[in-house]
Amino acid sequence: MKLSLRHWLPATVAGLLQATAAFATNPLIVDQFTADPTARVFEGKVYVYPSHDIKAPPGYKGKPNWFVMEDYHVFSSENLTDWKDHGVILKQTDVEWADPAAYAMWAPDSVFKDGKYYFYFPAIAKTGGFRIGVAIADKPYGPFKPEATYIEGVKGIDPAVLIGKDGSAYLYYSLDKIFVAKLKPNMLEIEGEPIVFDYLPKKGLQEGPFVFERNGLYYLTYPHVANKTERLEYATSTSPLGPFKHAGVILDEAESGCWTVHHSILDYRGQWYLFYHDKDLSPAFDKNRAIRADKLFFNSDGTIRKVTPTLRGVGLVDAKSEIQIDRYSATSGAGVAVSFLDEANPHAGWKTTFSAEKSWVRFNEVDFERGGQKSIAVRAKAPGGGALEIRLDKHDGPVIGRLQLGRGAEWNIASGVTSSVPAGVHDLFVTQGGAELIEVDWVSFR
Ligand code: FUB
Repeated sequence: MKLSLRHWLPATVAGLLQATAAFATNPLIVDQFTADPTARVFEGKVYVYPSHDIKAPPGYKGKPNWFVMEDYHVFSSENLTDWKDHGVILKQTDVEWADPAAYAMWAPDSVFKDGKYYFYFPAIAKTGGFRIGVAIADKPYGPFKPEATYIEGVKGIDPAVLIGKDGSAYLYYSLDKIFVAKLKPNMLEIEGEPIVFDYLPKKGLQEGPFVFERNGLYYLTYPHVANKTERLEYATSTSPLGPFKHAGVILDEAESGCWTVHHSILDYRGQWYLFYHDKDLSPAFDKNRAIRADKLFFNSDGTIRKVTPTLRGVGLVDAKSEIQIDRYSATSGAGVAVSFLDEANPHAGWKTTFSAEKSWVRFNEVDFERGGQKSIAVRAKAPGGGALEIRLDKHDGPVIGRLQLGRGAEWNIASGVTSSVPAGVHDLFVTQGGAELIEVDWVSFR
């Protein structure tokens, strides 16, 4: 998993590759926990501002088994495949008004206005209770300088800011229900009293608002506990201040049972995306989350089609990279299982286990560029030996590689020749050649 093209490349080249993480799949970030992603397009790239779950540090005195969040990172990508971690942009001890030991740096947002980037974040104030603060930067990746005080008149979490067509800014936030307040042109104070959207479906917590405008319609999207856990719903209005009319569900409750599902929605180069989180890296504890992205589509009447969460995600995968087939697009079902490579370290990624004859996984959208690749490599473990067959585009598509795997209890890289790979983007079918149990980490082409 991850960046270890080392097996294939000279050490110097492999070293350079470690600057960015190329996953293209879900979750987007694997080397740390991330949650509550707000994605924005700045300077032609996608910047994702998530919050940052961590394990409780020694001496932590907060609520047990709860969110522990002390800082924020920002990540950027031009192609939704290679994500750059710009490092910590703000931490609880930088914020004068915030309790420096509360570990409550919850879901943030960032917007650009009049040459400055405004980063809105919730934290527990020294005076008690959640408040919303602002930090300002000249660049989307900081350095962000926090204001000395929080926004007066606002009590709550999950800030999200909309800059309307006329340049006016609106701050949405939540405290069991969703509120909006118009921001003054200085972006640091509100005008008048906040309005509460108490007319939305009344039963169950509503939080994490995210509002965007499309074709003159404002979409208020938000997590709502309609049944057991949060699902994403939306409501629409012709005004940023509402009233909003409930319009449907964007994402069902997570199958994993993750209780929260904070999100954002954006249009990047003509395609809409939903950024959200699940608990891929921490199946047993849903306060250590991981951010994801999937494509989102509108119907011709402006309604939003329900999003199907995927492991495959949204980025194009380079055939030369270590293709993580455990982030598959489809499988044969029986005989295919995905598990952590190292149960003690989820950040090391996953492996695919094939255990039934002819079981297979499909992995969509691999970029073979000009085609003509000559070799194929697989990092695999085959205790009793075995074989893998790789086909293009269809279950019975052309075979581009057959690999014999030597018998052994250790991970090995098996390589062989590949034939007739046509140029362009193709789907891969990786099929177990026989009935022997085979574990696969990745597949790669050169
Ligand atoms: O990440 C902490 C909190 O969990 C967020 O602020 C909520 O939206 C929920 O995702």
